[in-house]
Amino acid sequence: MWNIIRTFYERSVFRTSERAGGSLSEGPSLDLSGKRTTFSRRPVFRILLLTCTLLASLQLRAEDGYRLWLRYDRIDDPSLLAQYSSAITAMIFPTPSPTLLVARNELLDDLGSMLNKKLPIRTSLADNCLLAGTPMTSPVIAQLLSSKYPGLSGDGYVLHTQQTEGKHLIIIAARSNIGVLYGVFAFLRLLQTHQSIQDLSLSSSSLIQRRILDHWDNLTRTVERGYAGASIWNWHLLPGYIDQRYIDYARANASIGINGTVVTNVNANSLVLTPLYLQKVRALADVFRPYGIRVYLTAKFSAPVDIGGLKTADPLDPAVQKWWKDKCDEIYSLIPDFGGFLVKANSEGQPGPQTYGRTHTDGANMFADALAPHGGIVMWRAFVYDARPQTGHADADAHKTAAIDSDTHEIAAPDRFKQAYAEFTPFDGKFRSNVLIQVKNGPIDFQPREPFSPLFGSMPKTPLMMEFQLTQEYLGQGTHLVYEAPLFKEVLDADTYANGKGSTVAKIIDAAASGAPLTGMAGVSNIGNERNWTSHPFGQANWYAFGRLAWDHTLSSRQIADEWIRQTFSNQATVVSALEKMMMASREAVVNYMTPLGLHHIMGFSHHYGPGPWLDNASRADWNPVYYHRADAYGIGFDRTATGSNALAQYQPQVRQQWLDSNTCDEKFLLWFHHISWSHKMKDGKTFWEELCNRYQSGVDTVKWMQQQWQSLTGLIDKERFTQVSMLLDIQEKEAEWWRNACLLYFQTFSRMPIPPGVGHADQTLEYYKSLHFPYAPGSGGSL
Ligand code: GCW
Repeated sequence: MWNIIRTFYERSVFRTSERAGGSLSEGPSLDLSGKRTTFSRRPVFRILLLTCTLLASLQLRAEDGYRLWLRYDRIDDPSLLAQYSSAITAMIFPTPSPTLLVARNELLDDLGSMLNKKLPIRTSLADNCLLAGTPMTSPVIAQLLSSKYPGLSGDGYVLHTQQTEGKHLIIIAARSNIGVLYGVFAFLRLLQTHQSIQDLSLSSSSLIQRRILDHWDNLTRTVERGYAGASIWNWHLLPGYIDQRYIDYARANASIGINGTVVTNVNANSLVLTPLYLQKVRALADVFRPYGIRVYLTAKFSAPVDIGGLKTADPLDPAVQKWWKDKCDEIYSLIPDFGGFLVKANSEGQPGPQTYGRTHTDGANMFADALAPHGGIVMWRAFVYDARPQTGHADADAHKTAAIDSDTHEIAAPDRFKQAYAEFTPFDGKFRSNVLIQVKNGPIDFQPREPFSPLFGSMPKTPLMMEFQLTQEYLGQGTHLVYEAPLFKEVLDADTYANGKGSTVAKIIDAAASGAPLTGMAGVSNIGNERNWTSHPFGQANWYAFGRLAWDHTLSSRQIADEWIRQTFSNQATVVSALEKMMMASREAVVNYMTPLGLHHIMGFSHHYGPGPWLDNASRADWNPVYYHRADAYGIGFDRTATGSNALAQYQPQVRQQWLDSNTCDEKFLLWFHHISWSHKMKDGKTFWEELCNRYQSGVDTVKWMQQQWQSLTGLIDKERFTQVSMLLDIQEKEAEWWRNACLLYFQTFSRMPIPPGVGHADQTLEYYKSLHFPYAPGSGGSL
């Protein structure tokens, strides 16, 4: 576009100058690059130039997705614009802190562009004035909070309208500076989503203390399981060069209440703890601080050996303990509000305490002791499945290495499902008070659908932190439109029965049920340096939804989708309704076309892209899809009842009861817990095989329907994102069919049953699907 404008411009200039028979240098003006120059005063030329400038400015405002949900375009409904405009005519916003300063500037800029006017800043009350601050900055706010919102806590905020001294005020108030920034973003959200601001009296406080993005970003700038380009952290140029992205990243996170970032991969590199890198981390922390975002790092357990010159990293060795204490002192001297460490230990090749014959408590508590004097915390991951035997575990079998008999293909293996529970529950109550155990939402690994991890509700004396995965490692990676909020909510709302009915996972992690002193929720980031941050424009919704749910897990998926759509795309009813329907259907669709009815972990090896249910030769049995689906001539599924691995025993009796009987088990979890026959009768009377085929087809059908929905919005969405999403939906449709075809052809070799009518037939052979290889599939920049 730009080139076309320039060519047109140059040609016109050339022709005009030819016709004029002379020089263009007749008067001053602005050229297209904004520099002062001279041009012909001929009207034709001037019109042309104006047109070009207009087109160029439109081009600059094209929706490339960079602005995320923080677009703040002018309110396009004239009557609403008039209402907002007359309700907000000035602002009182003292800024005695960097956070209040960024909050005021954000409000000023964004209201300026939404209302198309610059608001005057006042120091005394005026009618229709916006008053923002804390009890420290305003007696009116002090009075309001103590009289009407005495329970407002920590970083919570209040949006309130009232008459004071005969003047109508809109108040954004909080007890802390960061609360004011959150209040500012909440107020801006009201306007961006076209809500009324006439009679406000709302307050909101976070239900979870630590709301953290985990970046699996390597120092090389590759991103493990990243599908949106390279890491946004430009380590080479830090600390001298501060990319504008760092600031916009902080703004975006603060706007949804995220207050922490782990900037490095859990498959860790000790180098980040060297002085050279700590200076770089400090530069990031300085940028994030005003936005209330703390920086955390991943600590590699072997760092004392890797970079400290010690011979061991044994957590009980005094020299090792001292090394970590000194390291923490060094970090806090640079970053006084450093959050702490996230540690992946004794998992997938990472070293840990068990490497030295020690336990998870020995390891976690060593870090905890080094961090405690500075107020730091340890997030110790429970994602473990290749630990060595240790003393004191509940289920010794869970630790044996899984193996497949190469002749019979029989799986003689313990159940990986059971390992985290087996390794951690014996240590309940034995961790220091500044340790959070970070548990993935399900027992295996971020599958499209998993039952909740049995650890939730099983460690009443230990604070557990939720780990969700925003990056779509197992949900179509960079190309599938999958809105993950329904997945998050399904887990958060699941009842553990740990303290009787109603002990939901959400209540366990927000401490309402367990009374834990420390609470947290982490989301593995889906952010990269693609212009639009997440590559798929709808990936932004998962970042957004994670932040909103970490703040308030009682919000519904639909509510979050609604506000995200309005801010990111449009407030037009047709757009909102179509996109909301697509988003709400998308998670169930991916479950259906990839892993319906409780199938899990049947994707391609290592890169995890595409279907690979036939794979059986990985070095560990539990990296093989055949280990998980166990298809044979009789049927399919993993028996986790007492006749099988008995993983069900890790749940409370009421939960166990829900899933125990294959005839009453919720069908969405059927193959998680049962090995059932191909002709098993499903609730709708069909055989399991028919149902399986239909589910795969229904996943494909939903994607086709999503394509139609999207196409129905032609002309209502900006061209750039419209085209991007159209192309991505085409890929998604092809890949959904690929999953259906490959999986059904493969499973049919066991079921020997026909594909029922209405289910699409494969256009290739099973051998063809098996022959596909993707050596450069993205996202494998890590250890596996
Ligand atoms: O799901 C697996 C991923 C690994 C990841 C690991 C983990 C960072 O395939 O890439 O490693 O989980 O969560 O530690």
